Amino acid sequence: MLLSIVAGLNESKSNKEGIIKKFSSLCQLLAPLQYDGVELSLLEPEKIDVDKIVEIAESYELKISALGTGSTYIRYGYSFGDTEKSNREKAIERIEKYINFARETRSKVIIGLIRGRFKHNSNPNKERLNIISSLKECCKLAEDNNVMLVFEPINRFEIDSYNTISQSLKLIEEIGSEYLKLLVDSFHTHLEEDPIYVWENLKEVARHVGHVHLADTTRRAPGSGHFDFKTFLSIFKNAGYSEFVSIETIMKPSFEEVAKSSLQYLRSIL
Ligand code: LER
Ligand code: MN
Repeated sequence: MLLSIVAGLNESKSNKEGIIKKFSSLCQLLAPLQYDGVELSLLEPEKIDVDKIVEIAESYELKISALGTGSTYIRYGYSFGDTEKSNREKAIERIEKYINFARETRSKVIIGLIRGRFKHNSNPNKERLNIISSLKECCKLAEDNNVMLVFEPINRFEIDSYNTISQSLKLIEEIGSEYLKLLVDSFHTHLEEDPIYVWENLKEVARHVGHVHLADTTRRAPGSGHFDFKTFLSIFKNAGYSEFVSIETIMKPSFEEVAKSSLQYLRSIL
């Protein structure tokens, strides 16, 4: 199991040099802490000098675990489920940019908030069908570029579709692409899964998982709340999971503190 942490590069507000500087200082912080990689939450991956990013990451022996795409919906409002075809096309075009970046950095592309929220005046079934057809198109792009997509169940307070692991797995099976796997986030797991069956269910789905997010019940660093990370992580360990687990929390009191305290806690329980 490899460990990474989510960070942004402020690429939409920065110039090329600023982005690279930010990435270098991230690596400088994470490499001595023995992280294996960094997950990048991006808005405009095409603005980033990807060759330089690869060169810097390699020099620190760090990997880029995955790319977060949710800001495409939050900042631009483009989504897979939108009732407007042009809006859905824009969301897919944006995913293509992430896939290009992921191909060069050998990372995965996360499909989470980009599926969008249902509009008050639309038909949820129609939006769900739109999500499925947009996702199928993205899977084709992923296959052509040999990039893995990871689909994230997200809690009902943030999104209207695919809140649970079983709903998401059903979709993944229906699409049937080798390039589409499941992302399990401990925070959403805590909010959405039935506590009586959650561990048994996770054991059954572990082989479909391509990426994991870690946040405690407080959505702060692992160890700050009451999520049972010991049981959660042992399921993946026993299933032979060798991909990344990635810390995705509210970065308080600071990114550095979260990076350090999460690592200390995870080491103590693993
Ligand atoms: C994204 O990975 C996620 O977990 C969502 O809740 C958006 O923050
Ligand atoms: Mn997540």
